[in-house]
Amino acid sequence: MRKKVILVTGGAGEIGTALIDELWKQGVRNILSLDIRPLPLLDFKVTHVLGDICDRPLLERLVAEYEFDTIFHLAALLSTRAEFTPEAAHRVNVEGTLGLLQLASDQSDWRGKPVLFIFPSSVAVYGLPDLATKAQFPRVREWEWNYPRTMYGSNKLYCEMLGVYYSKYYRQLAVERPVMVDFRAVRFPGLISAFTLPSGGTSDYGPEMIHAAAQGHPYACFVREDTRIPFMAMPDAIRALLQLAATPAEKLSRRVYNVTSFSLSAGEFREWVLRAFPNAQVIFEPDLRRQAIVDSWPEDMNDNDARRDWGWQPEYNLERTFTEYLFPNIVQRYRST
Ligand code: AKB
Repeated sequence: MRKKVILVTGGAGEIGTALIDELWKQGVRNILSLDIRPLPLLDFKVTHVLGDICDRPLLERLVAEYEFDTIFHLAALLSTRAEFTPEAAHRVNVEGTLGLLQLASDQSDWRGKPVLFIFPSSVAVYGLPDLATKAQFPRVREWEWNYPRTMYGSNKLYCEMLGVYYSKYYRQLAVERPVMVDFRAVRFPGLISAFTLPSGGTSDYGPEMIHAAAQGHPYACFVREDTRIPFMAMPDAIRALLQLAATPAEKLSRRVYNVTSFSLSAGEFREWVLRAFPNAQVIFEPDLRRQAIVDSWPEDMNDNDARRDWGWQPEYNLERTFTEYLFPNIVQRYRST
């Protein structure tokens, strides 16, 4: 008998560790984590497999041993990192996702019921051509401005489409239609965690600024002061994933939803950081190439559909994110290191 588990790819990453932490707190024990890095959550006894999502023989071995009820497919190379190795990013972000969708599809058919496939997409799927257009369309809907200018954004957008394909049209000409995957995606803004630092993203200037200040390190922000994009505190991101996963299928009018919390400029970010760390040294030294990527992302995302269909609402607005989540936890984190 195969063991029923929840598979978390990218389990050792920022979202992965926060998700596993929350699932564990909720009493979920049948978690199988997969990552090329070891799991940092040392207190937990989560089964962790060291491996690459593109390793098909490895996935086949896992399928022989486990039944995947739900897959949180979090493994990805982020936007800045992907620009340095675009083909490798495509391999991980697209081919890795394709392999997992196929695996989920086979398992759905074998079980006679859909595997739930939860996918974090990103604000990076949007691509506004210039700052005037960005100002003119500050709060984008899911179907607007889907013209990404990065490999990562293109990968995410295409994988959303693959997910929709695997949940609606897979093998559409076969005599016997297989049981389809239940694919659901959220498009996240920049995420900020009090406990981990992102790596390889282009929204990283936000979390980097506050973590540097908390450690008393100077920080040179790589975007202009007036650069505005949406952000969200990590606990809200985890809630969004779990809430979307728990929503009955009939309530969902789409398979891909925007979710967001607050938008602020890099200059406003600095002002918030200075409130808690008045001696913080933050200067602005824009890197024109990374700047161009962030300039193509919208100021805000319209998440009305998520709010209407599955009651999405962030618990941490701008003020609570800084005063109740980031500041106390970050101070504590660096005090104890
Ligand atoms: C990145 O900067 O690449 C990510 C994202 C916005 O998806 N944080």
